[in-house]
Amino acid sequence: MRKAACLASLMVVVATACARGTEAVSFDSPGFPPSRMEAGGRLVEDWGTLTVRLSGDGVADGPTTVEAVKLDDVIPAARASAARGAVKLISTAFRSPTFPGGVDVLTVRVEEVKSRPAEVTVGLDIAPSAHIGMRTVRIGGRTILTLPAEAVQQQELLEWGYCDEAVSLPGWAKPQGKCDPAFKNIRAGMGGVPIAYRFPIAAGGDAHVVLGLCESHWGESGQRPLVCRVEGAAPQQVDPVAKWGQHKPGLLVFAANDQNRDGKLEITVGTPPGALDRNPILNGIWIFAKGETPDLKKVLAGELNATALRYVDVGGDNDQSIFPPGKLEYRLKLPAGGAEELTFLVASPGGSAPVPETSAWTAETLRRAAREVWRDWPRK
Ligand SMILES: [Ca+2]
Ligand SMILES: [Ca+2]
Repeated sequence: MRKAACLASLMVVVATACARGTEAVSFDSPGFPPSRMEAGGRLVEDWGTLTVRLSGDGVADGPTTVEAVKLDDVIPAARASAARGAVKLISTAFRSPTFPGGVDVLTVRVEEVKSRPAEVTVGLDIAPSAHIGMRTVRIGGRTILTLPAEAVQQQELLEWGYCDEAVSLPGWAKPQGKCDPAFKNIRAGMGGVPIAYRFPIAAGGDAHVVLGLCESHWGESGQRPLVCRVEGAAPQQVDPVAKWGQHKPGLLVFAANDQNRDGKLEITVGTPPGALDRNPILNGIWIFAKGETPDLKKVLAGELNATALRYVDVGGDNDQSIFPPGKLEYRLKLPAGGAEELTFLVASPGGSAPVPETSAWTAETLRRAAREVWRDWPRK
């Protein structure tokens, strides 16, 4: 059965190997369903499509050629080459045979061709419902894209928000007693990824940060300890069930300071090594001006939300990502005759893209894995 599937997918590769220019090119790995690059260069996956856009001075429309190529002589790949005025845009995609579903590796290369320095913006068009994180893009619970590490600095950011790979779980907690509604909604770092927030602050400035927690999954202590870090303050480790009890809202206060004077205040919540439940949670954030020591009873009751500099119902309605929605844009500076590359890992049919914090895969090791599989595969 498996052999039949392998042969069928090999035939797809063979059938498309002659495609040049005007037809779509499929690519796969032995035994996996194929992905497709359309004649215009658009990548088609089971979760949707991905289009690479280019803008900037000197960028003009031009023809696109899509062809089947072999990387390292053995890896079947689809390549779209587009003349775009001052630059050439080359998108190459191949499948890497990672367990269990494989992953597509898309390299976007921009070459300057008019012998003068150029600045261009590479944009990726994906479904508006996609959720953009620091290093990943998700649709629902599925990671569909891993973003290049070197491009994080080039992304446009909002003033504040979460910058992590955690997920929002509205209504997850069942806080008992009179308390702010922020305790009901949480964000959780599934797979052990830390929860991270960034807020603006005067460079070198001070503030009081209050973090709200409420554990509703575990009924006994010792399951999900949390390590909460606020820039400029000593880290605080807490076991919410031991300290407050299950379903009991609790608060931690930190004397925060913009220690590295970059005008940004960093807040993270993780779990310590050896934690039985590795997934950190966070329910609420309050930031108060320096000198105003907040009355914690009033904070817990939601009576100081209006006087706080910032009140965030983590995982709730007033929460936001620091990454602007629907915008995946990277600015590239090319010297005369120079080139830049960005590599994206793309969920292939039935699979998902790796989350960098919980995966060791890189573009290089993925390519090596593909090379090894195809070297062992009988050639035609
Ligand atoms: Ca800082
Ligand atoms: Ca909340």
